[in-house]
Amino acid sequence: AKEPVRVLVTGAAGQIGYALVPMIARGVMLGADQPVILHMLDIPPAAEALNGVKMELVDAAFPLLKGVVATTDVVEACTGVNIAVMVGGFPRKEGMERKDVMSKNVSIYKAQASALEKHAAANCKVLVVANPANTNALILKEFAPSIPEKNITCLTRLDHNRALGQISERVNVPVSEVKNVIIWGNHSSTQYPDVNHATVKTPSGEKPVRQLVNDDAWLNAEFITTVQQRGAAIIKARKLSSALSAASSACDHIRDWVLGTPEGTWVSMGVYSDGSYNVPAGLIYSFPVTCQNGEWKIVQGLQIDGLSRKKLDLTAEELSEEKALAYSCLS
Ligand code: NAX
Repeated sequence: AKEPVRVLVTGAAGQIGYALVPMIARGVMLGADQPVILHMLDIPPAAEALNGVKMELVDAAFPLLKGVVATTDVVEACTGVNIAVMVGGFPRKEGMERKDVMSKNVSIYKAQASALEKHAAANCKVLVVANPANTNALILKEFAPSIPEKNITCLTRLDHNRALGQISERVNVPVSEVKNVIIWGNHSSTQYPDVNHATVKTPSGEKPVRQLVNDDAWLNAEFITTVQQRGAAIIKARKLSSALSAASSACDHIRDWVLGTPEGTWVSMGVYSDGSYNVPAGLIYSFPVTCQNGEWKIVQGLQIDGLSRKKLDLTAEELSEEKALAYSCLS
């Protein structure tokens, strides 16, 4: 039998946490043969709710679940974890300045970075979900210098999956037949959902999405804004932000990272830029990646057309501004 893997979920008493922890305990994230021990962190005002989630995990009697730590103590939460999914953060509230929200999250991610660096298992893999996800991940990287930068990522897989979903609906094929869309840049409304290399599996072989959709006007405008604005559309419909799709995508992100992407398929992950595609180095930016043996690699050599270039640069500019704002909160 395999040794249990310890998975930390911060913000575990929240909406996404509530959808995510049962998926992890059922083996959706790490596989149906992988036992897990869940570490759940939240803040004191949510301690009772967090304990309620722990009670439900016990009640669900998940065979793969070998233990649950539910705590408001960051050190206890981080100790020995192999995977850390950072969902906890400070949400933007009506009337708050961007800088104030950033400042709250910078201090949360700075503190949690230090706790992870000191107490997590060696080679712990980190996924930041909480917004501003790319910049929170960057702060975490800066304040956990002994965690390899390749181990620190942020979630853009939900945006990636949303793009697959839109193409699937438009072409009227199951979403499983669509692949290799790309989300470039920030997990925000400046992200660039790119279908220029995406394909659909058809009975007569793989076809480019552009050919099958056969409507460049839609692909270059409405498709892009629909994916960019999907979070807002969910809030409007549900009066709550995306939770089940965010949780499911977080599982996809970790599963593909740990167990590998299928041959010929890439996914989108927010990772530390090395300057690929002339994206400034030193940002956490979403790229197309393939994963093997627990490591991601940016897909190289894709053709970037003029329209795409502008969009890659625009979202990079926003991330550079966020980075500057985050640093201004430190001083
Ligand atoms: P909730 O407000 O329901 O849950 C957040 C939880 O975090 C709360 O229980 C809160 O007490 C806890 N928390 C706050 N500060 C904490 C700290 N310092 N340590 C530990 N826990 C802390 O929000 P939810 O809907 O679950 O969303 C969580 C985060 O995901 C938000 O920042 C949200 O913006 C972000 N999202 C990111 C997405 C992505 O694709 N990257 C998509 C979904 C989601 O909007």
